[in-house]
Amino acid sequence: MQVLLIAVNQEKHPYPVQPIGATYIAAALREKGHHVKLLDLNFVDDFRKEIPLVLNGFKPGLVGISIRNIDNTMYPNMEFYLPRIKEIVNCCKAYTPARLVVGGSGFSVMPQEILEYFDLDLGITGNGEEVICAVVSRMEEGTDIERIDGIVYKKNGAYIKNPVTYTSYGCDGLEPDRFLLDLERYFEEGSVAPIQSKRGCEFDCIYCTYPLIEGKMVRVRDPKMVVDEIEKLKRDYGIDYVFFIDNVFNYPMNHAIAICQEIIDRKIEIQWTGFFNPTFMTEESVSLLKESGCSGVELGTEAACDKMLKNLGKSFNLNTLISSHKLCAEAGLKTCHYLLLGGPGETIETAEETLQVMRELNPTAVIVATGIRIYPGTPIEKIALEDGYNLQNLLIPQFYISKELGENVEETIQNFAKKYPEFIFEGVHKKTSKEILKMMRRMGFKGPSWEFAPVMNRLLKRQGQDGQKT
Ligand code: B12
Ligand code: SF4
Repeated sequence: MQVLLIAVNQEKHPYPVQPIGATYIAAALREKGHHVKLLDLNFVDDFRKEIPLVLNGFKPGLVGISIRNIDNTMYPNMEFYLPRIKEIVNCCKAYTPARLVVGGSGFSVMPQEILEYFDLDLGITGNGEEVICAVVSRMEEGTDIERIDGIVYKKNGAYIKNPVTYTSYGCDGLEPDRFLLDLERYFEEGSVAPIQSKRGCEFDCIYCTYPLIEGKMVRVRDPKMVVDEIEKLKRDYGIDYVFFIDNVFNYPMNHAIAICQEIIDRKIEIQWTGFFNPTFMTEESVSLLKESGCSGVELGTEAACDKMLKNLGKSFNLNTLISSHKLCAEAGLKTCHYLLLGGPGETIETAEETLQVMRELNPTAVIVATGIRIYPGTPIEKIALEDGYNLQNLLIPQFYISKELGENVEETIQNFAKKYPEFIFEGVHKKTSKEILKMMRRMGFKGPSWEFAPVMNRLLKRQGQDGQKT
């Protein structure tokens, strides 16, 4: 079948992100002999012109819409992408008789609501490789798709969500069809190559959608295949910096260690980063990270005070956090802590405690978000309901913010931002300076922009702009 995939994301902050999910779907379909075209809207100025052109030229039997983000999850400078995506969907409806199917991580957080918003009747939640192939093959046979696990469909006016069960990574040997992307443009604009070594997350952070998107059971990929992919990225595209997009790179630790060891044994010169949980860091593991090319760690810290770590459902306490940070810093790894202020029980005092601890630790970067985006099916949804929030329509971003932070939360955040000017307050400061990011890349800076935030800030200040951007 001819399948057109449209990756609708156009967000450029903190850099344009390659739609790896859509390229995985493309690879899975291509492997089954289907003819796939990917329309990546990231660098398309006018989709109203482009979509009809592509639809008329390609004449697909199925159009897959890949939705990575539905909003930017930032408070107070919230951006809601769905109205623009609805226009894209309507444009497809107007120019093709083909069936439309929606998927992607952004879609999976609220599938029924999004289908209803678009007035569509078919979606695929979670990892979609096997499911989309099953859907296409049933469509070709002309048989019923209703029993396929992982789909959401409309029947007699109501949406039905079939269960999703994962038992393995699902596509160990499959590599995303990156050649469908304008990689040159991505890297020119500051992008970092994504790679995945596992799916799923077993932790229970009260706000998190990741277990809903990828499942709770962790399914790892064979470390040798992961490193084969890294080798190919180097050989075929000259990529020498990768981002492990796994929810948590260092869990299970033995899997992370096996990947590092494989990189070291094969003497691959690559730099990389990923998301880390402070819980599992030891001197030996940190030294392996460093030796295998890890340049910096992004820690999902959220708070640096025991009360808030517990309230947010984090798996570590303050002592563990501090000792892990020190291990990384002493090993020469750059460190970035993500903070999430405003959770249940947060007060000015607990927020101050967190920010003070961070100041004392003095990491490479601290990125602070305030307010927790409430998603259906997460524990924070229940807490918000108990606290009297009116959660009628969660498609429109709503944020949980502890009342104990005071009535004028925006002012409180602004005050924190002034008091801690060395930190990046998301949702308060302006976005990435595209020009500066490009310039930094030309100067040879690799990896996520937080790694060189101090240099970037100096350049921005010289330009007379407000600093502290990622
Ligand atoms: C890694 C990551 C990042 C990294 C990306 C690094 C990189 N170089 O790629 C960084 C830190 C930069 C980042 C930034 C942001 N992120 Co982010 N990110 C993720 C994360 C953890 C993984 C995404 C990923 O690549 N997954 C791996 C691929 C293989 O999976 P996938 O894309 O989901 O694709 C699978 C399925 O979805 C499906 N599928 C995908 N497309 C299609 C299409 C069809 C037709 C079908 C049938 C199926 C299908 O099949 C695919 C293969 O199995 C997700 C959370 C998560 N666990 O999904 C959040 C997530 C996508 N991010 C999110 C957000 C909000 C953001 C930011 C806006 C945050 C911010 N304010 O800066 C930015 C936006 C960046 C941008 N320019 O777009 C949200 C989106 C939800 C929402 N509210 O909209 C998520 C879901 C996290 C969350 N809060 O729940 N992010
Ligand atoms: S915040 Fe990280 S560790 Fe916690 S549940 Fe989400 S992905 Fe897992």
